[in-house]
Amino acid sequence: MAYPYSPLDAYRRMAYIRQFEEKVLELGQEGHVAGSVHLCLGQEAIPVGAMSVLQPTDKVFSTYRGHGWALACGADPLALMAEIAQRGEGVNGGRAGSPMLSAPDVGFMGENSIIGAGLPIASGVAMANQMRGDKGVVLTSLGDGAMNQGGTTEAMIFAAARNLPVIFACENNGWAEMTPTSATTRGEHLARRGQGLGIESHIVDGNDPVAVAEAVSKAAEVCRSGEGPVLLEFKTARLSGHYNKDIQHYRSAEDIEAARKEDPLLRLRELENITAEDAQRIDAEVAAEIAELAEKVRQLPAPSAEGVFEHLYAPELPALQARADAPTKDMAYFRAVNEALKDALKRREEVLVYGEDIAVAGGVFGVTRGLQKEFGEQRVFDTPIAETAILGSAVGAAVAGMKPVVEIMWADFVFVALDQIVNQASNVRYVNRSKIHAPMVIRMQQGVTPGSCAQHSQSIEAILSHVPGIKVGLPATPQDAYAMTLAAIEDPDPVVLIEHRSMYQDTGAVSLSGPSERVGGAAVRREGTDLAIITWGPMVAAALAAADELAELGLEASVLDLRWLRPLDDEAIAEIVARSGGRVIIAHQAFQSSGFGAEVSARITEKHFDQLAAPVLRVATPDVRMPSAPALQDELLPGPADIIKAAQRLASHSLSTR
Ligand SMILES: Cc1ncc(C[n+]2csc(CCOP(=O)(O)OP(=O)(O)O)c2C)c(N)n1
Repeated sequence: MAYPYSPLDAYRRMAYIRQFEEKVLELGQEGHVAGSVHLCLGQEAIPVGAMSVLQPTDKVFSTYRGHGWALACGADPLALMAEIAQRGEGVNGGRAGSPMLSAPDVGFMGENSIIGAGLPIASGVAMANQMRGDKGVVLTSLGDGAMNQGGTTEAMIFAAARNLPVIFACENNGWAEMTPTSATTRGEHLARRGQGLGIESHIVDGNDPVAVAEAVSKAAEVCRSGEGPVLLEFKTARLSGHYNKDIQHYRSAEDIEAARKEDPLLRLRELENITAEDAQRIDAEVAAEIAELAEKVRQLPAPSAEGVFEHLYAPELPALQARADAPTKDMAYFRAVNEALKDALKRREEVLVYGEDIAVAGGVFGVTRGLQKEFGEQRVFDTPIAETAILGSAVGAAVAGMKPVVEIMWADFVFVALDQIVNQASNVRYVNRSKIHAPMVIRMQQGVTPGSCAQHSQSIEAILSHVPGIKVGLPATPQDAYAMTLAAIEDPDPVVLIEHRSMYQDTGAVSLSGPSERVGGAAVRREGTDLAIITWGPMVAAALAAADELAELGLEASVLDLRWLRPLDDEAIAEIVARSGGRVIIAHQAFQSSGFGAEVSARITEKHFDQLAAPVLRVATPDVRMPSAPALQDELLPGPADIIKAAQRLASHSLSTR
């Protein structure tokens, strides 16, 4: 392979990264950078070598030690340095800082401050490339420490299962933060792990840009021919501390000296016979450029706080029109979700449906039955049992223009992969100021059914609703199962839909009107002026049953089904509080402490303080583990009787008793 850069050009590019990083260190010492930064000193040959052979349309993800990758991709150095110094002129407007910066315009999809988390996302982008047949390759760097993350292995397994065009580029610098790799890892070569997963893998001299370029070029060819992924282990060395203020007290002088001998700039000078004169000239030219950059950055102001709330979600979208002459059919809740998925798969070719057992088997509850048969294996497919890879690939595929609708079989299982929702999907739009976004849908089902154990019964809506940047809904009727699923699919942001297993067989009329509403909006299920029951999910039915009994006792209750917890319909809550004379019960199946009821109660107290006739009451599952025995479950689960008791307590309360 002819190396595309001349030796002097390669030297200049590496020297540029070297001096950029040294200047960042200096800016930090001068107080221009808040927090810590992780420099890639000693690892410059890897991005320079790799980017000399990748195409401009290929994409790159890196670790938090990724300034060199951003520069090698062609990002504007001033905007990068300004971002590292958290300035408004920064490439991310000061939202990312050093460890999360990105420049998607030049194919640099971003660093990641969660080690290993970029791999599943990169696999998702590669999956989108593969589906479009555009021959694009995705490279994702990771450290040797990140090789031990579960998500790393999951991403490799997922990518291997689908032959994805992704290069996993492990930059093995011998250290994971303050611990040597040798202390935590058996075997000298991490690349060997790829073989166990059926992935082509190679060990590469990461301090020689020509060796790097050759390896990446071959790996890219493998990927473009449909035989990916490829794992490359680049042997390199860290010339500085883990972060800018690291005094490296844990590192021996011999190890530091050994790293110095591996310095890729010195190596390149020797390998390519670059004269001292040439090297000094280039160093001086680069130094002048970098000094100018730094001076500009020093003068830049901190970002304006105006706009700090912007780009959390897409701006409000136009209303959707229900399809005219749509048939209305009686159907079960699970079937309504199936109809919505079918509708979306038919209308939008970028919709993908995948998860564990969802394709051939049609899902453990039959929700996705028949979809693979109708829409083919490319768009509806089974995945490895790898929740992090499922969710992370969905983030990547969504960023790359697909509309993944993925299933987590049981809500309880999402905890093994929560990072991809809480740290990844939630941040894409905000950090990138809407240049890229992650319009994905995650379906799961939850709740207690007879015999379900403590690991198959939790109601987790409060945990997910806590996260700004995602949206969360819980359909409580077959009609909503259909309409909310379509609303989620039409939404430009990450949406989690939590179905309830106990309701899958509930039947009701469903208007098959296609996408007819946007995400958000509560529904009044019953009108009454004596008190309000605010609820969602399976407790809607319990609230309605309680309201019927209360009517016989002379108390008329209104029932508000929140439907969406994020965004929360504050207006509907305000109306129902006013109409009920300020007597409110909140009912949910989730555990009481820190349940979403606490949020609703606090909002009502804060916003409608003067209208409350009594304190807001909560009805929920007490804080205990959920046993499997139905008799024990019945003892714990809230139901109509608990709501009635709370209503009577409210009715007997009078403000004058305060
Ligand atoms: C999931 C996760 N666990 C722990 C950390 C804290 N942490 C930051 S960097 C780092 C070491 C990573 O080492 P390695 O992957 O070898 O990358 P290197 O620092 O050598 O580039 C750790 C443990 C983190 N950011 N994310």
